[in-house]
Parts: sequence; C-alpha cells; structure tokens
Amino acid sequence: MHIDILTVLPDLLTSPFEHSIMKRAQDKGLLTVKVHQLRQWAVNEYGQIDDYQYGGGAGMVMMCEPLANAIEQLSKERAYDEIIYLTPDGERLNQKTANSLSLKNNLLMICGHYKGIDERIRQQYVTKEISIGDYVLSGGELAAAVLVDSIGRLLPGVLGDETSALTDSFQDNLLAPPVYTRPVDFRGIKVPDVLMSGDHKKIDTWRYEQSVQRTKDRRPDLLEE
Ligand code: 6GU
Repeated sequence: MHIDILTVLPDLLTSPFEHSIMKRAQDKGLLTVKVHQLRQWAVNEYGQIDDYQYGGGAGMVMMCEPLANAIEQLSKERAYDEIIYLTPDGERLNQKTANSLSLKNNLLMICGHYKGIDERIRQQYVTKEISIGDYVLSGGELAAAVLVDSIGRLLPGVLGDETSALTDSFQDNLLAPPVYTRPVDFRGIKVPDVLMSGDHKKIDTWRYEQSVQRTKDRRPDLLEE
C-alpha cells in the first residue's frame, strides 16, 4: 500500500511512522508513506494556501487552487482508491473502516487546518471524510497519523503471530480480555488460576467471557451493533 499525505505541517508527520509496527511495515516494503508540503502548490511566492472566508467571520479557509493542483498532480502518478479528508465532521473512524481501507492500494489523505478546506474541493475530489472522534484537534495531522497506524498494522504480513490483529479489541465488536505477565503474585494480587492451568480450551473460554463482560460494563453500545 502507498499513502500520500498533504499537509502544511509535514514535520508533525515525520516521526510517527518511524517506530515499532509502522517501521516494520515500511522496512518489509508492505507500506510506503510520503508526506507532501501543500505550500509547494501555493498561489504566490509567499506560500499562501489559505484566505478569508466569504460571508465574513473569524478563521481562514484553505483555498481551492493549491489543493486542486496538488491532488491533480499526485493523481497523475497514482490512481487513488480513496481521497480522504480528515475532518471533525467526517464519519467517525472505527475498526470496520480501518479493515476496509487496509484492502486498498493507494490512498491520499488531506489534512485540514484553520476553518477547513473550501467546500468545492470536498465535492469535487474527496471520496471519504473521516473524523477520529468527537473532540476538536488543531489540524488533521494527528488524525492522519492515527488513521495510517490503524490501517498499516492490518496489512497482511505486518503483524506476526505474537501481535496478531485477530485478538485486538474491536475486531469482533468486543473489547480485549485482561492480560497478565510475571510475577504470579504482585503485592498479593495473583494471576487468575485458569491462565496457569495449561488447559487452552478453558483459557479461551475464560478470555471470551472476560471480553463479553468487559464490553457489557464499558461499551454496551458495541454489543448492540
Ligand atoms: Cl480528522 N480533524 C480535526 N481537526 N479534529 C478532529 C478530527 C479531525 N477528528 C476528531 N477531531
């Protein structure tokens, strides 16, 4: 998979993919991420990409031309399966969306700033609008990093057995069960006996029951879906 990201703050997106599982995905050649400075497509020598909004009011709007020119140029190099705009009024990201995006080949992500991007770019080019939750971030960059991570770890071959995505929270609309490691007794609190029984059928059953209980307690909304 290849992911292009358009942003006015490329520095925010240099390090997130250079560690751990995202690094492994790239080292294995399963994922490439390229961050592009939108100001390359600015309308003047000052690097302008935003302007006052029609109708008045505080806050700048990201202009059509830089975005359109960037999208059109990048689209000549790659046929995008989705052009994604990260925005708080998008569809809320969940595991199902991450799963389905992980099956694509080429994605373009657009990070918004200020009051967002001109509506005409959303209508003409954007194929999917994603929010990462009901709170406001200063820009789309951290949301793009979250989205890339949630997709990248699902690419076939990225995770080994030891980190399999199949046992993640949300993978069957259930939260993950509790986990324990050494020591068996930490300040008087013991690891549940069943986990040391060696009976894998019993362990699987216990984990499943814990997952269901945890989901009922913490996220009953997931069980209704
Ligand atoms: Cl995608 N962008 C911004 N600016 N804020 C957000 C968001 C995105 N998702 C949640 N909050």
